[in-house]
Amino acid sequence: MPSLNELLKPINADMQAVDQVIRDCLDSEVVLIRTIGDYIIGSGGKRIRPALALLSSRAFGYQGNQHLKMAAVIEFIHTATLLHDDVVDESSLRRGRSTANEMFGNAASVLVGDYLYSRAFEMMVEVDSMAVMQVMSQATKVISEGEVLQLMNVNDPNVTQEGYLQVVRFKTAKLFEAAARVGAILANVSEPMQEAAATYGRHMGTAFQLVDDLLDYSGDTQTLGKTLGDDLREGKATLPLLHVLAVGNTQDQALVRQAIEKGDGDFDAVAQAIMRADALTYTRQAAEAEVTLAIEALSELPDSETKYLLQQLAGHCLTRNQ
Ligand code: GRG
Repeated sequence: MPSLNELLKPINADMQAVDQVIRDCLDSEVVLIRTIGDYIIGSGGKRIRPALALLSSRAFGYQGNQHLKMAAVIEFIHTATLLHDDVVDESSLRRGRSTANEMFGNAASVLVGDYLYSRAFEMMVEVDSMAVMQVMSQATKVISEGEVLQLMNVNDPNVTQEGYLQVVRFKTAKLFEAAARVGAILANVSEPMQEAAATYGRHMGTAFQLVDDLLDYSGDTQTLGKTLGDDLREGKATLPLLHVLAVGNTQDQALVRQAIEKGDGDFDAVAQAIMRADALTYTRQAAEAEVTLAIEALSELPDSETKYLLQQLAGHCLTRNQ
């Protein structure tokens, strides 16, 4: 399986151009905004969402250059959510470095997140498409709803798998969906084609988060660039734990129930319960099913090299380790 960088080689020139737009647009006269903006943007995110917007527009034959700005907008919104999320989750490590909240404090992180979010919408006005504005404003609303739903689910072992999946679709998959849909809108394709792109993005984004949730128990801190066990510490009922609650032995169910209710569960003990219930396999299979649906949605698209890349990108979500 090729690495993400290898996979994205055919759009390397566009990715570089997006990087330039991102840097040019971090142009506030307020020094702290530039400092934190440079810190987080320069810390090496995977840029998978902007890649998705670029690939989607290319798959539909878009010839202009607004896709570069929209890819930057999408990365700004993603970065704003990370800045806010790390404050909410009290995370201290991201992309292999101290989080912005750890370095500069919670207030500065939240406020620079607000800046990036607002700057994204300012840039979007220049794109001058009401359809794009509609998609992105709805997406950011839904992402926020997802985060609030997740907050309401914390420390609740009675969350259903459907409730968990709703959070996943809202907080993570929605931005993937929007990125793919925006590419199609820029290319001015038919409504059914836009829908096919959005469906692809939604399923791919869902797979991405399911894998994120299993990596929180099985990844490697060094590779992942963030601390393992954050979800357990926070008492988040993610799919690996929900599966133990569904099929685990009585003792393991009690252990996991208590870990969710009280937070700060014993990582090793819970990881063993997860192994006994084969809950990582279960989570991976759920992610695989989402990737299959993502690839199925692509059948609507005309055959091309880019369509093949989109198929591979969906598959990459399953094999990623960072
Ligand atoms: C500012 C619109 C707005 C909303 C705030 C806090 C919040 C509401 C939303 C947080 C949503 C969130 C962070 C979901 C998790 C998504 C996720 C798996 C992020 C990690 O993405 P990667 O791995 O990160 O693509 P890199 O570092 O590669 O960019």
